[in-house]
Amino acid sequence: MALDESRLVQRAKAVLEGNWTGAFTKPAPRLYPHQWSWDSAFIAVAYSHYDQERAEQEMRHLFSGQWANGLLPHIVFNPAYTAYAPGPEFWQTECSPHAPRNPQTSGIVQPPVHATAIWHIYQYAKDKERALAFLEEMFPRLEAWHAYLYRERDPHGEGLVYIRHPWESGQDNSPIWDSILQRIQPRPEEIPAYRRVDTQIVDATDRPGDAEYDRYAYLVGLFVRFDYDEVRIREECPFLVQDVLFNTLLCQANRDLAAIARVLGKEPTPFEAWAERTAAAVNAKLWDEQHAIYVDFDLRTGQPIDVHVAAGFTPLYAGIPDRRQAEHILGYLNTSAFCRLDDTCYAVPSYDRHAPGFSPQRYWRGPVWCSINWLLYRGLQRYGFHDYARWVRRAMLELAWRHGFYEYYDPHAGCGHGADRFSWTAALCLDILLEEGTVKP
Ligand code: 9WN
Repeated sequence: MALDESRLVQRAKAVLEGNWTGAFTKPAPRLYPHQWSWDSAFIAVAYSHYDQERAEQEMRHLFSGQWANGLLPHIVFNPAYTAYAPGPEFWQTECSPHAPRNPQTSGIVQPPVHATAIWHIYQYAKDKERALAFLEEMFPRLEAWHAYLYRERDPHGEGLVYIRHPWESGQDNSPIWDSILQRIQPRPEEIPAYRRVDTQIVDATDRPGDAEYDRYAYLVGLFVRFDYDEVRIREECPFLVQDVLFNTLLCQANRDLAAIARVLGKEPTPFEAWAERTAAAVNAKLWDEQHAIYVDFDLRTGQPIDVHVAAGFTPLYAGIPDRRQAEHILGYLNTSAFCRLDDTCYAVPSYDRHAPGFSPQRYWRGPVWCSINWLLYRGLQRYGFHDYARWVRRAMLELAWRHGFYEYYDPHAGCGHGADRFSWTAALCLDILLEEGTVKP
């Protein structure tokens, strides 16, 4: 059956409704029963088109878990779901003087898309007075969140913040991390005990392997041992990376925070300055001129990580490349390594299809993710690459229409993998379906 945008809107809304808990929206019904940080921002973007109050609630609940030092945790735990693992007892955030006791949270972050989501809520709000009050309420929290990142994660003032765990990237088992994780060889007693529930819910071949999980757990054990003290973590943590996607999203979030400040009659200059400094640093340090892609930087070895993932094209989204760079990027994106427009690929895969270790079904090592495709869609639009942008839009919607709202998709077969009824897939489809106002929510 041909794609029917109105029906797809209704199906996507039903997914979000089904995952709504009364306080926040779960990323997926069973695999992810708590609130995840960047998922919620994407979800709020969708709500902003048809339910202003729900969009506000989503963000307010996430920020109820913000730490006193500004850290916005990647998970805010829901006490109703005790079966999920790894849970609060694994994170032991009570050893940090900054962490709230209630709600319980994890002790790491995720990409900072929150100012962007909150600006979106204001832009689409029907009740502007209420939206202004919401901006006033959220502004100091967003400011503290960004200040935390620049203060604690960019100690040399480079304009690039670091991540200290693969989960902080949002791209958990991306091949970007392979060389670092191979260097980490913890002794068995250094790996905190953990339980996996993910592989009981979805196919284990879709998920990261146990060797990777051991290292994820080892890193969390290290944070707990250091009471989440960032100075000690920075000195000792073997995983310290300046990540393209994270810094790109921070750059755009600063631009959006500046817009929020302007609406509130506050000073936008500090946020504009952060955005410009980060954009310049991404271009100076993470740009690979030879291959026309941005790559991550390993602060432990002092070397770029020469791995080509689709996230390496996302600086388009924040307007970071100049025109010449952007055209080269499009040239590389439009090859068989990623996705030629006349190709048999269903949408842009997460990893170079010719690279060793590419897998069409394993999580962040090849499958199509809607988040990355949405960012590319926005970036391509920004530079006026309309043919490719239209194609990405259509590809995302066709995947959801034919196969359902999966966490990720096989780029060759199109079928869905990971969690079904995945919120951000539904949310980002809703955003592109509803943005022009031609389809009714
Ligand atoms: C760990 C919730 C999250 C997303 C991440 C995605 C995955 C968690 C996991 O699911 O990560 O945080 O259990 O693998 O990689 O981007 O936010 O949807």
